[in-house]
Amino acid sequence: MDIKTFYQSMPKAELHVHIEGTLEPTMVRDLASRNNIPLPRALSALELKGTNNYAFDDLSSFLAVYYGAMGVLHTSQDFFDLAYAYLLKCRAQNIVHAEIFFDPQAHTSRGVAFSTVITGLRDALSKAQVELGVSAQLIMCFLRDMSAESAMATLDEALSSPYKEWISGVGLDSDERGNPPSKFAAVFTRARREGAAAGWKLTCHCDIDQENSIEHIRQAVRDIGVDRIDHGTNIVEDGKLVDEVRGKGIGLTCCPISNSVVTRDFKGKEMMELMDRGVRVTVNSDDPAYFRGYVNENLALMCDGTHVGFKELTQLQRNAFMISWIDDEQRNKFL
Ligand code: ES4
Ligand code: ZN
Repeated sequence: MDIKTFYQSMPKAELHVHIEGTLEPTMVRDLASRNNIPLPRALSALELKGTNNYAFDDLSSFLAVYYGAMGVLHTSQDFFDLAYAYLLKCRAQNIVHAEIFFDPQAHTSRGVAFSTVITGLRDALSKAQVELGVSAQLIMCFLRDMSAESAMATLDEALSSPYKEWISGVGLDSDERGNPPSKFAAVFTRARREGAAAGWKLTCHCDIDQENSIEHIRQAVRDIGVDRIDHGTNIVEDGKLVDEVRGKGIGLTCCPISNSVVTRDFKGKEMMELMDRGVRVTVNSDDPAYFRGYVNENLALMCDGTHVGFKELTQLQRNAFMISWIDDEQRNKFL
């Protein structure tokens, strides 16, 4: 079997995908029209150029386009359609389990209710389990460039019934610069304590090549007590931190194509070195509609740009099921 057929047909888990980052330009057009609203600027500019890809060239221009385009999402049906389209893509790529980030504050801040967002997403996940055989969970992210008070208010809402049971954990995303994990220590402490009964876990984005990457990872591991780190490959610079992360079984959810857009380096070498040192590294898509690649395309980049072969592809997927937040009974079925 050639390696492409191997990774395409392999049952996979995706642990780092932002549902808003799966919003394809075609869906932006459809939803703008359905909701009778003007096409967001990010898209009308593209219309002129006759291209179907979003235009940005670094993290801050990406975030501006990303928050602009999601302005077409208004109703529960919109969130349902967004999530179900991604879950269909999962089935097409043999992703049998997905843990999906959503950003409630990106919607509540423009007048869309928390309940509208989560109900639509939840309904799509339930339908996908039955109709597609794809299992999926929701991870609620706080926007780190908003205040800790706003995150706490979002947490309040998420802890109310029945939403608490629909969420499997919390994370931290958006612009990391000047927004260390410690800013949200109290929010995460409360999420850990009050989400425990519902089995909540914690994760945190520690983006590639930040000003204080190592310090942020240290805070995530020691002060927040994360179960996973999203990205996090800069630990390779600090042997003690590598030992600590490996010892605690903290996995990394890495996103090669996203890395290559944001830093011009997909960090394949660092990922392989960490894997060789026993860290549970995984390959994910981050924002596939923006970075033009779902999981299989990210695995293609790993195969082209590193010495990843059949054995390493198998290890990467084993890692994903090992660090996923499913219960052990389900884990044993996948492994
Ligand atoms: C993100 Cl690539 C990236 N970085 C930070 N926050 C994000 N949210 C969605 N994609
Ligand atoms: Zn991400």
